[in-house]
Amino acid sequence: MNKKEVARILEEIGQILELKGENPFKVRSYYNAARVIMNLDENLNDLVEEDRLQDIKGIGDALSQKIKELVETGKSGYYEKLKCSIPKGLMEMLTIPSLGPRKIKILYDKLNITNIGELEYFCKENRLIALEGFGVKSQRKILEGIQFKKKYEKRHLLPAAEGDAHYIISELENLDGVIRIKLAGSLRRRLETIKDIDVIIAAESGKESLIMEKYCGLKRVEKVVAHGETKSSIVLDSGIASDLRVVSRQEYPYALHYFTGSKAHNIEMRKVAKEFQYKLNEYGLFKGEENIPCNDEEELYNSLGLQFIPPELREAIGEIEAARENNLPSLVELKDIRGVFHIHSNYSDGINSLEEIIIRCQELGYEYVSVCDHSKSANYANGLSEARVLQQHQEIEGLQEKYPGIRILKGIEADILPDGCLDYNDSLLAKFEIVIGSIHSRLKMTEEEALERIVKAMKNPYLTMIGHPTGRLLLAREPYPLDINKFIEAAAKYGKMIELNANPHRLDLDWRGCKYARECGVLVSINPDAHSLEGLSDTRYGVEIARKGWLTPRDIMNTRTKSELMTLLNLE
Ligand code: DGT
Ligand code: CA
Ligand code: ZN
Repeated sequence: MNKKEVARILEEIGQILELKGENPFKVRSYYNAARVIMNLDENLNDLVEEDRLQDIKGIGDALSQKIKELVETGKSGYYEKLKCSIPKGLMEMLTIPSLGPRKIKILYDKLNITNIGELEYFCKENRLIALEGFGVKSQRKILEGIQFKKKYEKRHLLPAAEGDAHYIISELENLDGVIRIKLAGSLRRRLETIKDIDVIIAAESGKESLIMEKYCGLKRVEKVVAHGETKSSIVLDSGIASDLRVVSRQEYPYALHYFTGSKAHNIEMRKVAKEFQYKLNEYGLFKGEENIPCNDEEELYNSLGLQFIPPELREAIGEIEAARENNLPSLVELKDIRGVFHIHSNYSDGINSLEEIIIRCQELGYEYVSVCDHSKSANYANGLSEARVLQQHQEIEGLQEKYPGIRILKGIEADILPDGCLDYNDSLLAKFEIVIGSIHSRLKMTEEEALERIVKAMKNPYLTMIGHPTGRLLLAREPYPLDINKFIEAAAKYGKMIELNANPHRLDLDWRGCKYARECGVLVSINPDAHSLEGLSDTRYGVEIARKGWLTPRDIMNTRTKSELMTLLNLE
């Protein structure tokens, strides 16, 4: 190992020790040593060979041993062991500008944040604002730092990919020679995370290369990976990659279909084509040498005896059989949503007041709304004590009189405690009209423990629904190990609803589970889990995932009219 590498590891040891809250003198000795080694005039190898390390000011016996080991073997047992003693994600958090070990230790100790994904989520929930040593400004700086880092991630959440896709489309759609342009790939299928933005253009012949040139020369292009006649690949300044394919008007429906995927769906479609003794690929649908003409994807599906399959459903989970029997579901749309539950106000960790939320929901045309703040055990989120619940109920009653056009339901997001109990006693729970039960703490559970904990909560007669049932944070935190099918079966048994948390970091219940919930007759509630007025628009992502999960308006709780909802919940 050379000077630079040794110095880096000494520095890292210092950081880990600081993260662990070790003696500051010890911490500083490693930082010092790193600096000294880095600035050595002499050759480090010579110093080691001649056993002269400990003569250097600031390097004692223990340190010189470790440096010797590093120089001679390229490794340090001490360092390896130390690295294993903290969550891996903490070191990664050090790569965010404005975050040092001391601050990361606070985040870990106080909020149990162990990686960048969790940190981003907590910032967006404003959990850092009230944290000692942090505040609005540092929370914003950290978020900016995370955005910067995200440039280098491989998969992306829907909102980021969507914003960039919009940029690309708007730059290209009005170009001379562009007949049609559309997104393909996972983004068109509304998958919860996206690797790259696939774009298909039908172009007039002779105009292809100009279109390609414009694409590769877009202002926001950071890197051109490939520049071809019919296909180019770029990386945008956000770090998100994109592929463009330019095809002829005739090829367009087939290319769009092929590049929309999924791969598994395409494979099944080729099998269907074979039954007709056709051949299907990205260039056409062929009977022998002859192409069967299709103007659009709908005609392509129809030519194979199938109903048009919406892109969201193309995941090879039964859509082709259903389309053959003309039995595809009539998918829910955003306009079907008549009200929302699970919004956080400034009583807990949201930004806005009850009244601001109610006014906005009325503007959105909702018939009902339920603010569901955090419950008392959720100290990290300023959860509501019994007294504050009553205070909030009083305010709601006043607001209900002031805003008779929208029904305000008294709601709560009650923590499901480790033993499966909800976070308040029955007499208080009885005062709520909506009770969402969510797991927020003690996420380390076995599959049996997780199911048992949630089922116990579902047995509580006051519980309306289970919130974000797996606790996952996309690209950041794995779900706790919940057997989703058993969970859904239990919800059916106890007559409980399941939340589809529409926050694009969660999208939990997953769409794969939505389909099974529908089959079991369990109602899904599309909840924004908003912490600000802007957050209300996340409902849209929930609707998209519900569509991907085969849900129709009737499968969703908050498409009910106000009076239907009152009946469903046994309310006035
Ligand atoms: P991702 O990972 O988020 O980019 O997901 P996709 O589905 O967008 O995957 P991508 O970009 O690799 O490819 C776009 C579509 O192209 C894919 O959904 C189906 C089609 N495709 C790509 N490779 C193959 C293949 O080897 N066989 C078939 N049948 N289709 C493919
Ligand atoms: Ca893709
Ligand atoms: Zn929650």
